[in-house]
Amino acid sequence: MTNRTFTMIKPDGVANNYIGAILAKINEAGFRIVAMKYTQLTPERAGEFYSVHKERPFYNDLVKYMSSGPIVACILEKSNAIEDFRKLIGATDPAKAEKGTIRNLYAKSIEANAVHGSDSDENAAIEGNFFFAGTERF
Ligand code: FUP
Repeated sequence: MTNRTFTMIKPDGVANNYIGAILAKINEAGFRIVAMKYTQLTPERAGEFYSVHKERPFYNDLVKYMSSGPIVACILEKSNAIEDFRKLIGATDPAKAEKGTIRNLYAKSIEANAVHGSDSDENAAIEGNFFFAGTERF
């Protein structure tokens, strides 16, 4: 059982004014926000964040998209955080996301899918550190 995960509200979530609605969903589901930052990734930083997908055909578009506007990065805390958060956001493709999930409610496409959620404890730590290491206590 894991107690932390990392999320980003992606450029479409921010541009469509869903920051408040998405954070409300996150809090209502019992997650506590441990660290939060409103910022914009450079293409270089977005490429680094998604480097596991470097060989995938969608990588270049994804990097361009993820650096196209501001995002909100957060570290979240809750028991069973990784699994419960993946359930809360729904499938990667919003067309396949279960009703009531964040991606079902607020996402438009597989690329512009409103939020990110870590897929493992190891990646949650790497991704949280990517935004917050050495800057604040978290
Ligand atoms: P997820 O873990 O749900 O965020 O999904 P993945 O790690 O499989 O993919 C990471 C991001 O790559 C997705 F959020 C959006 C993007 N992506 C595409 O643009 N096209 C695809 O076919 C698959 C993923």
